Order: sequence, then structure tokens, then C-alpha cells
Amino acid sequence: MNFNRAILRTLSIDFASGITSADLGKPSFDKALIQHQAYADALRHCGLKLTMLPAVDGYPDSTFVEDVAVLTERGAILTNPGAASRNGEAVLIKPVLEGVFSQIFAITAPGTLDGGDVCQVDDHFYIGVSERTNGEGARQLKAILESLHYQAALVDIRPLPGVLHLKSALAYLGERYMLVAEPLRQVRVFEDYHILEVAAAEMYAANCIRVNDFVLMAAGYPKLQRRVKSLGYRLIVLEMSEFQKMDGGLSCLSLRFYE
Ligand code: CIR
Repeated sequence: MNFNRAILRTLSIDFASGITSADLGKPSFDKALIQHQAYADALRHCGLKLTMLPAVDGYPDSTFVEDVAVLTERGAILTNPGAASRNGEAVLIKPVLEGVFSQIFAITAPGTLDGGDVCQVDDHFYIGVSERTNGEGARQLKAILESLHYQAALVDIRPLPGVLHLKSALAYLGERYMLVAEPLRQVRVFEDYHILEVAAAEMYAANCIRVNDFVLMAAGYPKLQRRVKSLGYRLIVLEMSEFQKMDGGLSCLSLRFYE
């Protein structure tokens, strides 16, 4: 929750040809660039120093940089992204992480893992087994995290309709507050938290991020905004329409860490 740096990647020109299951039309590249810029400004406003990586053509989803690594205060883990078209992305980020982290681990085949399936709550990590993260990848990550003296638990989200990654339906806000979208309530893993329930139709709003004193939330969900504000959180609301068209949420657009 306490971060002072973030890594982002500029949109590649072929951004609109990335993977999506959303039926919301083609994104506008120019509009997406503006939204990306506003997202970067919001992180700076939260006190983070940004590393903006250059666009890489041929990797239309590479702006969703969260999926290629899991960053912890005790070491970084390169993932092995579960979608074939994204599988080379982790290699691209490796040199950047080598400049920052002294310990770098990796998820290896046949394990696959996307960072969007990993939700950290203090020293505990929830790892979604999903369409992208297989059991083997999740178990590898659990073992790595445990070797770093963290705890980890697997959450099987494969039966849940329309939930791409664990964090598509889940966000930890801090202070034991957990945003949980309705499909994920079924798994009954988060009962010990103060749950803020998000209706299935508003699931996109559940992908918030807590960054230092702020919570970043996608625009268009006034009820949830009021609810989160009423708990005392300072909100930054961001237009995310062009990323939503590509199944991407707020968390996916950055790798946040404390150096
Ligand atoms: C994909 O399907 O891989 C991208 N279009 C969206 C990735 C979203 N990432 C995330 O939720 N962590």
C-alpha cells in the first residue's frame, strides 16, 4: 500500500489488436493515450516516481504491465503470462527489474501466471487460479513467496463467469476493507474482511488500487465512490473506457513498489 515508484509501459500502436472479451467496440488509440497520461499523473500525485517504458510493437497488451511481474519488498518474481500472445512480455521487463531488485525469481513452464491474479494483503498473498494462471504457476508462486517468509493461498476462480483475473473482481483497500464483486462472493475466502460488495453489473469498479493515501477508481460508479469516500478514503476517479474495452483495469496499468 506504501509505494514510491511505479513502472508503466507506453501503449503500442497496435493496442487495439490485443486480447479482449469485452463487447464494447474498438478503443481509440488517441483517447487511450490521454487516459494513460491521466493515470500516470494520478500516480505522480500520490507521490510515486515513474519509469515509463517505451512501447513495444507486436505486443499489443504490453501496456498491461502488471501481468508480467509480482513485486514484493523481499524480491521480484517474473511471471510466465498465460496468453500465448503475451508470453514474451516478461522477458522484456527483466532488465528493468534487475536494476532495482537484488533477488529475481521466475515462474517457469509448464506453470503460467499473470500478475493480475495476485492480490497482496500485508504479508499474505491470494493467488487466483484462472484462465491465465494454472495450478502449477500458482503453486510455484506460493513456494517462492513462502521462501521469502510470506504466506500465500490459492483461490480457484475458474468457475466464476466473466472474471478474467482475481483482481478483476477484488481489491484490498487497507484497514481490512476488501472490495469484492458479486461473482467472487461465492468462494467465501474473504469472510474475515470488512467486505464492500460490488454488484456483478459493476464488477469493473472493483478493480481499484490503494496507493499511499489515495484510492484510484474507474469513473462511472458514483454509488461505490460515495461508499468508499464515506469510509474516509481520498478518491481519485479516472476515465478508463478505452482500457475497459480491452479487459484492462486500473491495477493492470502499473507495477507499483517501494524502493
Ligand atoms: C489481456 O487479456 O491480457 C489484456 N487485454 C488485459 C489484461 C488485463 N490485466 C489485468 O487485469 N491484470
